[in-house]
Amino acid sequence: MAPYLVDWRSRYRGTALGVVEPSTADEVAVAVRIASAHGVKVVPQGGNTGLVGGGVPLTKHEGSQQIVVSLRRLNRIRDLDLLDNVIVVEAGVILQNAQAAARTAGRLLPISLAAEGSAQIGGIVSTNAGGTNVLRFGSTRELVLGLEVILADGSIWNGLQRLRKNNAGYDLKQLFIGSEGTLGIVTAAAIKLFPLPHSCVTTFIAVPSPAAAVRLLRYLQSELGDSLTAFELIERVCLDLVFGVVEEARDPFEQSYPWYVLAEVSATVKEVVLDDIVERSLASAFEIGIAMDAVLAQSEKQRVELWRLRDEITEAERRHGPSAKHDISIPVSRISDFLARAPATVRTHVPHARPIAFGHVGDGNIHFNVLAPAEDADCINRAVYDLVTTLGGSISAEHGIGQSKIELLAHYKDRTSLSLMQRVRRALDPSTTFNPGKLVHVPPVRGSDL
Ligand code: 2HG
Ligand code: ZN
Repeated sequence: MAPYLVDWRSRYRGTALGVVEPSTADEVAVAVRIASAHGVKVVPQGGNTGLVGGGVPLTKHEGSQQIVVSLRRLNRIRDLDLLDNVIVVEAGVILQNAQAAARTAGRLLPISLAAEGSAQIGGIVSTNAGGTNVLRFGSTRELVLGLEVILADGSIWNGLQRLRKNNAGYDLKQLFIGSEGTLGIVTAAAIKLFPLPHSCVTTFIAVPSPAAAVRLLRYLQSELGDSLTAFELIERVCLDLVFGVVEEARDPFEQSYPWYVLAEVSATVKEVVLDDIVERSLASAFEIGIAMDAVLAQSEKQRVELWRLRDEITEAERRHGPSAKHDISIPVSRISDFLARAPATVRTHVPHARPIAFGHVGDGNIHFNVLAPAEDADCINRAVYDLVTTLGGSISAEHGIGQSKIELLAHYKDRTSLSLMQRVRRALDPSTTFNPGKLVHVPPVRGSDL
């Protein structure tokens, strides 16, 4: 059972009675019914790539026993319809396999993230995963048309519709998306497909500062419109970490710059010569001082190499040692203010801490991670989240709450939101069978709550 009990960063090691591996939604429902009849808690698990300990059982759960329900054997693509522009996939399908199936059919499944080689659709839906294409296509929440979910009483909710418009009552699927397996177990999802781009330009751009990066983002959007599909900010220190672990990784430039942007532009209109348009836009950006240098990938191989510099940061950081991760979002207009203040704020508390910043700047989502020993994490977290709160931001942009942020959510979220979350959880899962100790604590019901 060992791999199922520990999270990807080896920060949480749980205990369980066993790991159940159903291969159909009906079997998941039976597992839930049996567990709940015996007061056993159920921890759903996908590819186990999460960063907040949401998919592994607790170390000890108040005397209750837990089982892990792995969704990995629910790995069928149930349907791909080119007229509806939809793919219906089971929870255990690995994102990369779903993308490939869509591509083979001439369509784009736009969810894309560094862990796509192991992350599974059920986990992606349950965490409302973000990634690098949110700028253009929105997060998972905006791409899901329907869901099939196992409820706490072991019944199956068939909400696997594929309608673009449906105002017949509450939008129930949205409750389960991003609920981190606390309200139900997602067993299948219907997801929107888009036309495949005819051409694509990937460019690595050196910029003088985060403020310049934000201005470059808006400038490129005004020049290129919706064809700008990704815009990632990377601090120099991230590249140095990657060079330390990926032997074949090369610096795209001859000199080093303080900040970089990895941008991707895709054309869905045929016969558009994107390279020229992008080069012209970048030339103007150089003139107005919001970009300093740029390389354009000349082949698919080079495109993959540039993306590797971005996608390997998390692994390089993990290999470097412990870090306090802050997956925060703030209004885009305040990113440069945040990045100017956060490192100094952290260092006043922990002088030897080494902040590294990267992320999805177009979505206001920065991964502000601080390399420091684990015992400094609490103090660093408070300093960063206080600043984020002052700037009108969120303590979790895309990774969720899991077990690592459950106390932080209770501290930073307003009382009314917390109480609504608790009431929703209690209504859908009165015995807290699903994923206890994750996302939000549910206190026992008092007379005044009834
Ligand atoms: C990414 O953007 C992921 O690559 C992981 O969200 C971020 O390692 C992180 O903090
Ligand atoms: Zn991210």
